[in-house]
Amino acid sequence: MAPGAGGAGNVMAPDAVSTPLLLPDTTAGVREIVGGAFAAREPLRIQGAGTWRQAGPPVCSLRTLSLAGLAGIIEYVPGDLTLTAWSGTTLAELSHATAAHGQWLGLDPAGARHGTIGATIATASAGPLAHAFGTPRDLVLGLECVTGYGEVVHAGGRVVKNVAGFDLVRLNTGAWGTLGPVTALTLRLRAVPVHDVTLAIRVDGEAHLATLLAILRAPTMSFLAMEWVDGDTARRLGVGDGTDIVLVRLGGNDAFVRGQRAAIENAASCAPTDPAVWAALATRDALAAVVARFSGPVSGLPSRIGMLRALRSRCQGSIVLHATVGRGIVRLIADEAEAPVRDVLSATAADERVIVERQPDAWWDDAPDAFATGLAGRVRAAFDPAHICNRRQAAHA
Ligand SMILES: Cc1cc2nc3c(=O)[nH]c(=O)nc-3n(C[C@H](O)[C@H](O)[C@@H](O)COP(=O)(O)OP(=O)(O)OC[C@H]3O[C@@H](n4cnc5c(N)ncnc54)[C@H](O)[C@@H]3O)c2cc1C
Repeated sequence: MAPGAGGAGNVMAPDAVSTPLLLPDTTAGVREIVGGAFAAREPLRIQGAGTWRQAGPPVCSLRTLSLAGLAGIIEYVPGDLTLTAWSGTTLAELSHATAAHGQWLGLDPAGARHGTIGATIATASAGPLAHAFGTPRDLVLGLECVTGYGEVVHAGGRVVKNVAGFDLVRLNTGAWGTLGPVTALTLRLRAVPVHDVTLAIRVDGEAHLATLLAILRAPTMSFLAMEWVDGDTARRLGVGDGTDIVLVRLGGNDAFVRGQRAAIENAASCAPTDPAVWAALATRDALAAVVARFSGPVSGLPSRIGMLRALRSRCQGSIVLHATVGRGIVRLIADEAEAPVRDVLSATAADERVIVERQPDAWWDDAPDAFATGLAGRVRAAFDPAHICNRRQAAHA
């Protein structure tokens, strides 16, 4: 399905923080808007569905370029496990189309399913399924984008092995729109597993977690996802009684899933649980004031969790902790922007092992602009020399 014909149309965005919204429905329309903004040296905010626009540093813009009108599937070849879609296509639409062929995109980022695939790739958002399928950089085969001076660029292709030229696909994946808007993407799909079973394993403290890690990370174990969740959150999600848990997602044929499950049951106290817990976890932080990820070696996971629990004991509001076990990443979600949380984030501002996803605008003053200097800054200067796209606000630069 191709997006409707037409060029750039102007409408006003509904919320208070919005600037006038530009809603093109063709690549030519996007190119015309970006080219015009480049000529006038006017900054643009890039947006998909706008469900996560308050994340990342504050952006300075006169107008918002929405890709939501550039939606729909361009080409789907189930036999090749590849699909090409316009970037404004929602994750829900993609799931619906691929499920009809027993396939899925192995990507389950936090957030609403009406978020767009363009934003998911631009922010390199991944969820627990990254344990098995990798991050967005492993799932995007090709893309079309528009540079900050209005040139349309096609990178990669529709085949799994594609190594010619510079890897502009990976460069744009996770660039947060700082190299220009992504207009279309070709994605690698997977077959939906025959059985998809989730087990909740009880974890009695950090020492027990260290023991469990050795068992769950054995080479004979192979899961779709493995996520540690703190006890309070587990109770709220309806999968525990207040004890920490590790959620393990098993996928495959009957014999494989039964074998893996027996191995886990031999080693730990666990129970099958509703797979809907994954969706509940993904939407847990939609309104959070602060979201940050702390990463490091997997062996250090128990001590990272201990450090963040100590931080939580100094806060009044609710703090959720969960961890992508196989990647060693602990995610902190705070419903209030409290001083102890700010202290920890300020102290780690230049530490690449701490990535802040969301925090109050004023707190970004402490954070360096990852896209302004060094190699990332030089790449940006080549693609968006006038810093038209998602320019960081001067006060926060
Ligand atoms: C680590 C992480 C955690 C997240 N957690 C949540 C969460 O808890 N809740 C939630 O709702 N979402 C969350 N998200 C966002 C979400 O997972 C996806 O990024 C996406 O589904 C949001 O869709 P959207 O269209 O509403 O994005 P938008 O809010 O419209 O945009 C998000 C970002 O992507 C950029 N962008 C959008 N479209 C394009 C494009 N076509 N080309 C270039 N840049 C573009 C925007 O400039 C903006 O910086 C998270 C993202 C990350 C990186």
